[in-house]
Amino acid sequence: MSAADSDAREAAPEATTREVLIDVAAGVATITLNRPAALNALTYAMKGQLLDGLHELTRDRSVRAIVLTGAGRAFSAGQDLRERLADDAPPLDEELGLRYNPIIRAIREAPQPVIAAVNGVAAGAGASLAFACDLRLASEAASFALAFGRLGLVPDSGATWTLPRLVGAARAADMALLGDTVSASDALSMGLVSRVVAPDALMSEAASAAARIAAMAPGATTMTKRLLGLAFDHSLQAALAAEAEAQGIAGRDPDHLEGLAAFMEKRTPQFSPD
Ligand code: T3D
Repeated sequence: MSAADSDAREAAPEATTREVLIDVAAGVATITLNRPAALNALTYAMKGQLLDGLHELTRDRSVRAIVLTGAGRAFSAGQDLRERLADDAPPLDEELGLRYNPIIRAIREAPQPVIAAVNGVAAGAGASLAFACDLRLASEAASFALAFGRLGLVPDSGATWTLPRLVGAARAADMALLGDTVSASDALSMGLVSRVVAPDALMSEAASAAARIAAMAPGATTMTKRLLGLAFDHSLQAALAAEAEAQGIAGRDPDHLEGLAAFMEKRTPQFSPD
């Protein structure tokens, strides 16, 4: 691979058609993975656009919730395997360090909750992307497959960390070692998703959840996300201390007073403007 090729790859060149669409309205950003003909398989350009978009949105205080979904019949079929077969494909550890891991960190570290609206198959790193989100709403057409094993790979993009936390060690081992496809209804029974709706209701369900989050006090929402993110790493003692600290901050925020006033006045609270 030439130095020029390497530079171009690291810069994640823009594709001619945008492979990631971003729409922002009323405090809610919707990110759509947009390579439907290839089941939204992730290319370098797409991962670059997704990472840039996430960084931009997570810095924007007017964005209170983010919805991540896929165009067409898939959420994402994971890494674009045609790109991986190219002669100049980067070593996997390099690609994970350069793009996949920063995407997962951007989702986990975002101050806003990120909602995966899983419209279809989520395979390999596509499943990992959904697992990293704060909420997973699924269409009846959704499915999840840790398709790494049949490629001779290990689950990546955070799946070995997120999946056991979501479904427990036994089910995570079953999914990771056997690689079976999990249907939307099985995903609901095992707690991998929190809701399953008809395919044509998915985006309105996701938009409604995002709008409800966007109407909450943003500081408290961010701290709730952070506290939940620590749940499996903290002792009870540490969790109690972290909650008390966060609650102290929330209690001093004008949004708390607004919440109290709204309760007394029997009206909907109007939390912090942008
Ligand atoms: O850099 C790195 O490699 C690091 C990270 C790796 C992590 C990973 O994500 S590895 C796992 C990659 N993903 C997979 O192994 C899933 C591959 N896809 C499939 O197994 C199947 O496509 C599905 C089960 C997801 C869906 O099957 P089906 O029958 O509904 O659709 P299809 O006909 O297989 O796919 C439709 C088109 O999408 C087809 O293109 P064509 O023939 O019409 O031109 C197919 O090649 C394309 N497509 C699907 N998945 C990928 C893909 N193209 C490139 N990469 C893909 N991952």
